[in-house]
Amino acid sequence: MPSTRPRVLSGIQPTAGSFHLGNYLGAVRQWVALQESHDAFYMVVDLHAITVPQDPVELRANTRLAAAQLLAAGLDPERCTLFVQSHVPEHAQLAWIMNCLAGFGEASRMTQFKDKSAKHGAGNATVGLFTYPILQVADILLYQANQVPVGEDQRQHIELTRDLADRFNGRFGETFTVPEPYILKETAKIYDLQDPSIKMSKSASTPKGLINLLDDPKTTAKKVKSAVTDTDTVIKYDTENKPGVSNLLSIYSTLTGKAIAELEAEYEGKMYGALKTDLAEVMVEFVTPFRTRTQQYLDDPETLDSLLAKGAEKARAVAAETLATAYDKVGLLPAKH
Ligand code: ATP
Ligand code: LTN
Repeated sequence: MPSTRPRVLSGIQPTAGSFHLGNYLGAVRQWVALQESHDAFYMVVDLHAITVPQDPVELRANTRLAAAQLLAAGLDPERCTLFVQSHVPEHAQLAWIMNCLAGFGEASRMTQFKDKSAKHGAGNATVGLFTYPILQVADILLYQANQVPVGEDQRQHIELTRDLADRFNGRFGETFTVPEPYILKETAKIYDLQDPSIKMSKSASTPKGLINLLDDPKTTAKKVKSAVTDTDTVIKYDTENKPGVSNLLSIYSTLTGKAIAELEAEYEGKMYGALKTDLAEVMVEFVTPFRTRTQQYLDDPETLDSLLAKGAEKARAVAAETLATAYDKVGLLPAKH
């Protein structure tokens, strides 16, 4: 029976072995919550990963590893549809239609493309990296998603999705749902623990500021304890003047469910060291079972693969229907069966 719940869709790249705390707090945590109230589709976006060079053996391993981590974080294949993007060929097919609708200028304005292409050396970026946001547009529109749970860095891509959905609907008639971003203010951007002016990212310049969920818990504790704060001593949420402390408070608050004001009161008159020691403990308690569960899924690749196959089958049923409508609206001649 088709679900009457609103639909959400999101994706994560299998580009690094471990998810980091920003991925979890900014996105995956919301995915887990939304599977209870929404018709949820979540995928490992391997086609997006190859927009920058990937080792084939590592890519395959990292795709399974990403799926295992999503399950370890709490995604339940009975409650959501979990799949691998390349298992559903309609993504690449709708992306072509969207490529033919998007303007070169508008694609050129995508800040993530500008950042990533600069990182790889301006002349070395692939056409795939340039058109990466358009593939993301196709990902979202194929499922007629109402909301897209992501971190702040993805807002511009959701805006592009809205623009292209409107453009297609205007030109060819009502076809696509225009989606909304689902970005929680408190965790929209988790910052690097060594440089709280930049977002936590797997491509951070130093690994010390990056909390990988699959790190050895001792390493995690050490990174929290050496987080950069400021020369003041007051534990207060003030992103302008105390970005480091504010970041730690956001992380602490989200992981424990305690309000920031409650934490400020609890730590009044205490030193930064006390906050860091306690947060390190909270973090270790979180990552230790996460690592164990991830390993359990990896130890049984057959079950993992068959679970992903079932997810792809469910996803394809929805994606194929949307693609057929889009092909028809555009005027492509249907093949005779
Ligand atoms: P990179 O490390 O290169 O920035 P990434 O960590 O963003 O890549 P993705 O697979 O592109 O990896 O992102 C998965 C999700 O995690 C996205 O929804 C993204 O917005 C979110 N995310 C990533 N970093 C952060 C962060 N520091 N704070 C909040 N959300 C984040
Ligand atoms: N571009 C996103 C990953 C992504 C995605 C999507 C997110 C690919 N397709 C569809 C939401 C919906 C990123 O870099 N985090």
